[in-house]
Amino acid sequence: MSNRTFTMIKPDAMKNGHAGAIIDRIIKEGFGVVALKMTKLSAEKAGEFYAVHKERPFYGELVEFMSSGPIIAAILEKDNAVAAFRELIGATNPAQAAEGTIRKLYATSVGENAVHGSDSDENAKIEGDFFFSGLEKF
Ligand code: 3AN
Repeated sequence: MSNRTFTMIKPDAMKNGHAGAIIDRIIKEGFGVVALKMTKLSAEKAGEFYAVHKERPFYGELVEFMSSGPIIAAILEKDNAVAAFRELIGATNPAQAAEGTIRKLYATSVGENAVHGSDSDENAKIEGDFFFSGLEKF
């Protein structure tokens, strides 16, 4: 599974009309799409997804934001996918993200930062399984 990662296009990027450009960029960067869907997280589901951040001061805000509108969830495939995708999206804070990265181009703040990218192979698998059944992966 070392060649897979998981991503979400977050509610801010959806609302601001960037979903198409982001998916196009991901595909042009050579990622294969293993699974993809548009959905909306309930506050409960968002809380579960981000449970690892429960003790962080921004947890409440993060859960509220991530359940504020639809998202697109996807499993992506590429050599060294986790690291390659994190390089493509840039730093968590768009002000610190490198030129040309997805967050530099489309994110507005550290909280509303356009996209999620898994931080490890282990989490990529957990996060992908959170959203997709075996029948939805190709
Ligand atoms: P990343 O998504 O780059 O791995 P994490 O894991 O540190 O970043 O944080 C998870 C998510 O929590 C971020 N994508 C962002 O939406 C939110 N977040 C992180 N730091 C802050 C902060 N200081 N204020 C508000 N939201 C934050």
